[in-house]
Amino acid sequence: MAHDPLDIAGIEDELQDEERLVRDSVARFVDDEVLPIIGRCFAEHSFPSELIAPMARLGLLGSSLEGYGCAGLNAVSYGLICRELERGDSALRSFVSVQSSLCMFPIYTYGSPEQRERWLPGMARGEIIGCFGLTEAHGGSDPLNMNTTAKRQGGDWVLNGSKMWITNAPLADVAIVWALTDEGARGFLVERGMPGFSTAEIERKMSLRASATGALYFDDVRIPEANLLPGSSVGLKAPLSCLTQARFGIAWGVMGAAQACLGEALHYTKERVLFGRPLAATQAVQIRLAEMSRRISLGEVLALHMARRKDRGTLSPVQVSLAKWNNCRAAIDVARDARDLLGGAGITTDHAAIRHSLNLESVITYEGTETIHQLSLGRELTGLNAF
Ligand code: TGC
Ligand code: FAD
Repeated sequence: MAHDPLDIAGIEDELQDEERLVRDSVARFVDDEVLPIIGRCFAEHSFPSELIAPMARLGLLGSSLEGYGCAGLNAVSYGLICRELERGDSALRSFVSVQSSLCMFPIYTYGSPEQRERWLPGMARGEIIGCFGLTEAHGGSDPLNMNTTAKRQGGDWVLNGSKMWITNAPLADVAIVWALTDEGARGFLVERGMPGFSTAEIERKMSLRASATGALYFDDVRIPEANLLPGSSVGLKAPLSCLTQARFGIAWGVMGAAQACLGEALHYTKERVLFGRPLAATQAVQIRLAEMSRRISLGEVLALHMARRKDRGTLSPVQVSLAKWNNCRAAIDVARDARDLLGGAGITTDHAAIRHSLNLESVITYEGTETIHQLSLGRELTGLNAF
């Protein structure tokens, strides 16, 4: 039986019909609307905001949530959405991760009924864009060490400080901001236009160039009590629960980037003739291609396993750390090797490998660096906190 070269593990056979339908519709969108423009967006360092409305029409924003115009899909479908988008570019998966897992999820989970009604339908339609501000410039791995403060003043809160490296910051209509109150960290909805709130774009990135990344600044921003997320307990529990959703999506997403790179390397090495035979007919190249396939197959099996556990309600944060770490490492190794197999041709955006490889430098860093996830696993194994 001949296998799909990008799916030697046979993940396709394990999917349900509705999951395949979701996958097919996102795959068509990526083929028709993303791949023709994304190399240029990366080269020009610009986010393709014209793709927000089509992604919303496909139901990709807040796709796991029930009601409020959201699609209510299962975890495998969310994973497949992430995988297909990231086959296009990590920037699009990032946009959807942030909107869905880091903004709509906390409003849905920790917001008041009024906050849900006010924000979620517009966010699902892509008319309201969100961002998630946890990281500060002095140390993202240790987010509780934050300088952004929220102090009670009369019936309001007054916010001061700044956040750095925030996906969607330059586009966002609303920011979910985690700030230190006298009791500990809490989440606030900060709206564009509130006096004292401003954003700036980070330029000269060499990675995720098709994503809008920025900083958030708060200078005595007055926030009404109605904009506090009432259900978020004090501390890191609530933001970490959002990160668990997003990290799960990343574990799937990066497999799409890796598949794109393997597909490109297979095509290129079969066509390229050196020393009188296709490159792909040499043992050294076949071993490298097989290595890529092994990494992708194991990553895909792990992602599917985690998704089925998530749908059964048995997925734990440390399992998500394992998958985020493993799959980002697998994907970046595949992308770098694919880039090398393309030789000089591999260094321009005419091919996808360098773009994916550079993007994955961000993906392996954000949502917890590789070391942070290794240490989470280390803590689980030993019971000793070594952060
Ligand atoms: P830790 O002990 O791990 O947890 C503190 C408390 O929270 C609980 N908890 C959860 N509860 C519910 N759901 C979850 N998923 C939870 N995960 C953890 C946990 O049980 C504990 O509860 P309790 O009752 O025992 O207190 O917290 P810690 O302070 O030891 O954490 C350390 C560490 C290093 C793991 C954490 O700080 C961390 O993960 N650091 C990395 C920071 C990070 O990932 N930042 C990401 C910023 S957002 C981003 O990068 C977006 S990129 C988006 C894109 O473009 O795609
Ligand atoms: P640091 O925490 O300073 O880490 C530096 C190095 O030290 C890393 O190698 C790390 O692994 C290592 N290290 C840290 N602690 C230890 C330890 N105890 N032992 C050994 N080594 C250690 N954040 C948001 O809040 N929202 C967003 O939307 C968002 N989007 C992002 C988009 C991009 C493109 C990027 C690059 C980042 C984004 N981030 C966002 C921030 C991201 O989460 C942080 O970059 C990440 O958590 C790491 O923090 P840091 O960059 O400050 O590195």
